[in-house]
Amino acid sequence: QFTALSSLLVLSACGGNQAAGDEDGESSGGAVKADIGVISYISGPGAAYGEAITNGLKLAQEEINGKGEVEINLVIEDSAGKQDQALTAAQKLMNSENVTGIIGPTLSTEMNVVGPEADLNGVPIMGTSTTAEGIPQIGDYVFRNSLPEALAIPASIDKAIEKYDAKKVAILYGNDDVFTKSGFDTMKKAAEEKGLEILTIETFQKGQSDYNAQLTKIKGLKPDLILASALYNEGAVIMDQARKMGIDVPFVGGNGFNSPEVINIAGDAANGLIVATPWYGEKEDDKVKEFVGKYEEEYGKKPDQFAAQAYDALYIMAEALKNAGEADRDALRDALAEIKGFNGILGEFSFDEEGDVVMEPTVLVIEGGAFKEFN
Ligand code: PYR
Repeated sequence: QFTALSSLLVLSACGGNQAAGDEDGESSGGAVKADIGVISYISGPGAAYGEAITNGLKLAQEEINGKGEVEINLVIEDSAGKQDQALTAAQKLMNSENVTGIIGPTLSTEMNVVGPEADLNGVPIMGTSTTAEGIPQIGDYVFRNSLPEALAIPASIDKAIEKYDAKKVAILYGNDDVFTKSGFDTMKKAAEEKGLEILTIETFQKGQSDYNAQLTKIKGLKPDLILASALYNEGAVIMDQARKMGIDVPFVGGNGFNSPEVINIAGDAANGLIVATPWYGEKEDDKVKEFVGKYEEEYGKKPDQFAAQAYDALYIMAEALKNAGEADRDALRDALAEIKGFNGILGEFSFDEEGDVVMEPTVLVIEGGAFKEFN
């Protein structure tokens, strides 16, 4: 059934392209045509983020173009998770007249340099996985549909306190990345507000392979919980080494940990990781089930939350383009700002007055090698 459906969508999408034959932005039979630039972490140690994101975008593109109201061409650039490469990609996209808006970049660290440029140039930009504090506040053209750490981490910590009666925590974070630093600030603030005793604060850097010093100290202090702000590579290695040293307490992580790569890398050592996300693939919801089925059929694996957030992001862009009625950067910005009560696979979504997210997180825990709802 899915095969028949997606063939039909591909056919009608192709038909639309052929029939169009006009300039970008002009309507063909009522469809608003636009190039949407994408800056994604496609190569390097965090490439699983970019793979999921571009997969989600392509699936949404196929469906959106098949409906005939909006015709989106994705122009995808690799940032390799690096600020300079993300900026070069953004400049290339912004210099293309046909690019009406940009999705990405993947990391808050990248958005921190790309966002101000996009804002200055009047190009609407939407992060789908940028969760650090202050991203939409960069400017009027900067949006995100990713759940900020400020909403996710307190929800995870609350559940962990409730479940494990946690009182003492150790914090471990990467001090060379905007997202991991911001996640740390949020963790520290939340721990203090909830009356947790912070036994120690340890740091690490990107690409670090040995966490023995930090973990030995943490083990000696006997925390009830470890709060870790890390991207998936470092995060998975930290959990693996912690379990090997006999540290068996739960971890609370931020969005960087929200990838099945943590389980692929750390195996059983990932059990006991608590994260909050707006995405839960096992949800009893028709839209979610349809998306999961199509994604699995197309890519041979289950979608993660990076794929899901990207999928909804392109639908939000499409909705804004349709409401704008033309492929114009200012009109798209204004239409994005007006998005309220959008119903996607992540549930109901609205931007607040700063272009930030209004959304409810679900808290998950890795158990038996899989993300499960943490009740
Ligand atoms: C960030 O860089 O914001 C992530 O959540 C990965």
